[in-house]
Amino acid sequence: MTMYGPEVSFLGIPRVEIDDDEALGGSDVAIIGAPFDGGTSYRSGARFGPQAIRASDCQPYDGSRPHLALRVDPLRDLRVVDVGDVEMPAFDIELALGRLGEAVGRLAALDVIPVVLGGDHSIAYADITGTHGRYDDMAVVHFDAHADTGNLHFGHRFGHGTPMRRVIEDGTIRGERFFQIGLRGYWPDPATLAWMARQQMKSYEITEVRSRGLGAILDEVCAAARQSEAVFLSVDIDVVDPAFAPGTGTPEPGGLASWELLSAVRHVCSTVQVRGMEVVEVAPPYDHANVTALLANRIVLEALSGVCRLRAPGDSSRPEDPLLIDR
Ligand SMILES: [Mn+2]
Repeated sequence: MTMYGPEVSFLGIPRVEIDDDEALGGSDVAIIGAPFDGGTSYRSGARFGPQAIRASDCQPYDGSRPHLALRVDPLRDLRVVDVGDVEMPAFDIELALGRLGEAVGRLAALDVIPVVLGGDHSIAYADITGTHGRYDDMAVVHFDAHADTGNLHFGHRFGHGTPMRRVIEDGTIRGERFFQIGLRGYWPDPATLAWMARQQMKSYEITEVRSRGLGAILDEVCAAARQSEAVFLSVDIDVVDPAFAPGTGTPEPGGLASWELLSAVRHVCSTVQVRGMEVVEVAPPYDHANVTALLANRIVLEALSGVCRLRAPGDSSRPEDPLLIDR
């Protein structure tokens, strides 16, 4: 089911129930909705993200999207299904995160890549923990304007500003295998930055992305992340400049262009073993002309296209990834 109708599957791919082991066992990837915004600190509305991301597209809902640059069809070359939404009440964050973590863990245990459509970023706790259950050693590549490493959120352990601290504190992810790209603005405070440094987190501020170039940063991140058995990719849409992605809860000026994030996500997925991902913080009530939801939809397609390239390399009829030309 979808928590907020109408019932639409991601670009028309097959709809499968989360408890249908037989159907899931034959799948490579499952789209799963996390319609939850009880973890927001400011503007809510991300509960409507999954529905908007699924439905923001002008082409037929035929379960096929041939990628022009890469000559792959991520929805045909991979077996991709949509398992609908997890029921996540905004009034009980621990109940909601528990249900999501269980669903994500179920997919990961079946060797299905969970692609979680958020939802605010508090869901990262469930997504990372649930995916990690399948692997001994997992790295996280995290695109965001914010570090999301706060200790407490209005006095509570869970919220969209704290998940990255929780997964490190729990021992789920080692700090030196946590890579953040795009940080900017006026948060967090020095005490939190000092905590991050003690964990040996690697955080690339947007100023460093600008001065060194996105390609150089991605090379460094991928070289380190590939030492882990698996990688979780967390994409907070607010890493993108609000000019391109206004429909989000805590916008911060000065971010990536849409093109840069799309290329970066594709590059990460075609370079390291991404075994779970999330696209979060799309808040349709603040969107204009669906541009933010459409960008999130394309982030999923770029990611899956990258996975296709990684799984079927060496076809010389296919062009090089255009990002490489950008260096
Ligand atoms: Mn975030």
